[in-house]
Amino acid sequence: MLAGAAAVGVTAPALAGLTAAAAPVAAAQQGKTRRITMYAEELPGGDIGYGLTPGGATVPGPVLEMWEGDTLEIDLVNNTDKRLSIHPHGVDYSTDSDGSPLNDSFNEPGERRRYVWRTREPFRKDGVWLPGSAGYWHYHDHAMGTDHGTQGLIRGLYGALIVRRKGDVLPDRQFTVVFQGMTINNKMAPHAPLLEARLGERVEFIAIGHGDFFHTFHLHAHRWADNRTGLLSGPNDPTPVVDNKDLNPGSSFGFQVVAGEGVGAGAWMYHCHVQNHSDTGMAGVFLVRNADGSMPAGAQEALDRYYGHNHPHH
Ligand SMILES: [Cu+2]
Repeated sequence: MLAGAAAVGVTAPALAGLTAAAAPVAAAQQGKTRRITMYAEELPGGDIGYGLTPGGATVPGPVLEMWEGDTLEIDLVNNTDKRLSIHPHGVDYSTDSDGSPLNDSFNEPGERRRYVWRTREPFRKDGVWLPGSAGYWHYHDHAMGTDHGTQGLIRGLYGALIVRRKGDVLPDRQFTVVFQGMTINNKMAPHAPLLEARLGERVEFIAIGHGDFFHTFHLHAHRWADNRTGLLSGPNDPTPVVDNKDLNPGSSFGFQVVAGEGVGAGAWMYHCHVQNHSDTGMAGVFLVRNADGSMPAGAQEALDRYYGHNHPHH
């Protein structure tokens, strides 16, 4: 059974009402506006998470998705006794949606506050391409503990933000992996997230870095193109293909792989490749089940080894 490992997705609406003849700038202005409510809440064990329902907070928070050109209005409810905020990377916003104490943009304890994130499609103006908003981005607190949200980040107030471009391939399953301090999603081996998929499923990883350390994200037996989507555009696409990538504080990237393609089902590790980080617990398992959901040969034994022997500080 594929239990609980996938992040909560917010269904992204299709771009509708845009005509091919419309100027791209106008098209961006015609994007849809969607409103959601998020709740910041304390969790057992001292973590604090964002959620889409009261009592639904998780670490990391839900995957938020937008299409280029659309606007997302977030009503953030602070159900903790500390000031906090939500600050996005990669999108457009006004200073009052900055999520920073610098701009007096945060929620006092108990307060509800609206943050507005805008996106734009790429367009050509005077012969120059401007970047659109599409990318694997992220959001996080910027107000708890310090003016930079350092305490909020340590306690789990972070999540993935995906801005898709029209035509992007959509995944079957998503996983957010956050290297925060010396943890993965505020957990260490053998409690790091077990990421489960079935052979042949299109799996999307969103990797995010936070904290004070240099990290590198490595996934066993799978590789991706080092570009916006992780996919090659064709046989002559010169984009380097990698299976390991720097994941430093504040950075993020994402990619899609077909689970087990070319290598088969099995228990495949993902981990930080800084050796003393993986040795001390920054390692987890990407479990690729057989297509029918059953466990592949050897996978249970591998999990037993992970749970039994991979945690020097147990
Ligand atoms: Cu590391």
